[in-house]
Amino acid sequence: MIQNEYLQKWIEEMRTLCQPDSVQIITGTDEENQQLIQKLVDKKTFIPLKKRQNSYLARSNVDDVARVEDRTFICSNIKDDAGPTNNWAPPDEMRKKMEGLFKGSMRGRTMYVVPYCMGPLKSPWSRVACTITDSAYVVVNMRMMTRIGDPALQMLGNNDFVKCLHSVGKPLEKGQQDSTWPCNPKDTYIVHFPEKKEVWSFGSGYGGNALLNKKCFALRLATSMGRKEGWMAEHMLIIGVTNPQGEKKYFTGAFPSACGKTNLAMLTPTLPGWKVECVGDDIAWMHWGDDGRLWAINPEAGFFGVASGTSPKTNINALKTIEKNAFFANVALTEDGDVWWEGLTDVPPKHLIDWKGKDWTPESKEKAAHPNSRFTVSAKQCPVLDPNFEAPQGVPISGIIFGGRRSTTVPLLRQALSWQHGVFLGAGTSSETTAAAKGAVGELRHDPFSMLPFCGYNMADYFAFWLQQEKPERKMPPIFFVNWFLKDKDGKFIWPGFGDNIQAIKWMWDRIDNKKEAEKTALGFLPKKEEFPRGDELFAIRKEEWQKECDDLQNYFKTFGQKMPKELWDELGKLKVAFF
Ligand code: OXD
Ligand code: MN
Repeated sequence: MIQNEYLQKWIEEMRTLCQPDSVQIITGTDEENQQLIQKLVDKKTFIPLKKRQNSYLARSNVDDVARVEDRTFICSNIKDDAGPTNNWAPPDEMRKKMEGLFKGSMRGRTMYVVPYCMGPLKSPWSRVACTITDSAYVVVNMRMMTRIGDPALQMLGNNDFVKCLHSVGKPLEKGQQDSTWPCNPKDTYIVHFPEKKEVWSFGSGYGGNALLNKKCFALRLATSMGRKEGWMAEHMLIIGVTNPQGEKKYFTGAFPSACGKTNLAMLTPTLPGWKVECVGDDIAWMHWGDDGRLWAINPEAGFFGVASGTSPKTNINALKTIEKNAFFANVALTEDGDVWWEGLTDVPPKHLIDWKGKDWTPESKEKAAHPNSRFTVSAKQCPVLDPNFEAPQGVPISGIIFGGRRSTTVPLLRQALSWQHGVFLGAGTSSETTAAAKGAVGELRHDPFSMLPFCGYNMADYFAFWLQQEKPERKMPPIFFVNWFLKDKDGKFIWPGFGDNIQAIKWMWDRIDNKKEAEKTALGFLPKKEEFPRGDELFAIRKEEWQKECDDLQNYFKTFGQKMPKELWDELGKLKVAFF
C-alpha cells in the first residue's frame, strides 16, 4: 500500500494520462523480479544464456542503441538557465507536447511504479525518486542499478520526491503482437524540468535514455539540486587506492563516456603491492564534511558498462563481476549460449549470432557486437568492491582526476597549479567522441568536466559553482589531468594504459604527500620525462598545437557570453602568454 500522498496522486494522474491496462507497484522482492524476467523471456526480449547462470541477452532495435543528445532537453523556466550547451524549449510548450505523446501511450501494457533510492539507504546524502514506466526491462535493470521498492518507499516517508516518467512509446492495440524491443525512435524525447524535479522520457528503451535514475536524475537533475543545496553531482568514478605500506587514499575521476572509466574503476595494478578498489564507475555525489574535506558517495548500486573491448587484459574484474546474474545488450551470442564482443578474446569464435540477430563469421564485414554494447550488473558482485561502498558518509577524497581522449597535444599526466587552474583544466576538456552517444565517432568536441551531455543547468554557472567551492576552511583536493590516448606517428597508442595507469596514480599519490618534485610549466606541474617510459613522447609540448588549443578555447569560452567566469579567462590569458 502506498501511503505517500504525493505518490498516490501522481500515480492516479499518470494512470489517467497513459491509460495502461494495469498498474503494478514494485516492491523489490526476488519473486517479483523473477516474474518480470520470465515475462521478458516469454516475450523474447530476453534470451537466456545457457553458459551464464541467471543471465540474459537483449537485442535492441537497430535505431535505439545509444543516448540521443539531440533529443535531450533541459526545460528550465528561463532559457538562459539551460545555457548554450543544452537543448531548451519553453517548459509549458514542451509539457503539452509530452502530454500529447504520453496520452494513451501505455495502452495494452502494465504501468510499473518503481520507488527507488539513489545512494546507500542510510545515507543523509541519498535521495529518493520514483520511476513510472511501461517497460519490465527498465524495472529489472533498475533493480541492478538502484535500491528499489519498499526500502526506498520507507525512506521516502511523506516527503515529495523526484518524478521520472518513461514510456517505450508503443501502445498495443487489442490482440496486437508486441515486438521484442518496443520503442519509437522517431518520437524519442528525453525531457527534464529541473524546477519541478521531473523527467519525461518517451520512445527509447536504451540505458541512458530509459534508466532515468542514471544520467537524467543522478546527473542532470542532481546537478541543479546540488547547486541549490551546496553539493556536487559529477560524472566521476570513485576509487580507493592502497599503497604497499597499506595506506589508503580515495580519488574521483571524470572522463567522457566510453573512455575507460569502468576499467580505471576496477584497475588491476601492474606495480607490486598496490591495490585499487571500486566505489563507483560512473557517478559521484560529493559534499564537504565538517572536517573540511570533500566526501563522495556513489549514488548507483550497479554498473552499466560498455561490454565491447572488455577483456582479461583491459578489465578482468569486470569480467568476474558479470560471470552470473548479468544482463547484456547488443553483444553477440555464441553457439553454446554465451556472450562475445570484439576484444573479449584475441581470436573470435568461428560462428556467432551478431547483435542484430544474424549469422556472423570472422569474415563478416560488420562488428559482431555493437560498439556501445553493454552489461548491467549489481556492484555487489564486483570482486574489488571497496569496503566503504555503502558507507553512509561516503569516502574522503584526496585527489580529483580529469581526462579526455586526445591523440595529440595533451600530455599523459600533470597536476593543476591551483584549484582555479584545475577548474580551468576541467572546463577546457576536449575529447574525441565515442559510440556512447548517437553520432559520428572520433570527432574532437569540447566536453567540459566530461559533463557536456549531463549538466542540467547553464555550463558557465557550473564553472562558477566549481570555482566557488574553494574556501579557506576547506582542504581542497589537488586536481590532476590525464590523457591515456596519445598516439604516435603510426597511429599506435604510446601509453599502455589499463593496469599501467597505476604509475600515474602513484605519481599523484606522491605529489599529494609532497614527496615528488615536478616541473612547473604553464600547463601545470609535469612529471620528469625520465620517470615514465617513452616520457619524451608522452610529455612533449608542441608550441603550434598549444597555440591552436588556446585559439580554440578562446572561441569556446566566448560561446558562454557574459556568464563565463573571469577567473577562467584569466587562466586562458596565462596560457596564451606562455605560447604566443
Ligand atoms: C554512460 C555514458 O552510459 O556516459 O555511462 O554514456
Ligand atoms: Mn557515463
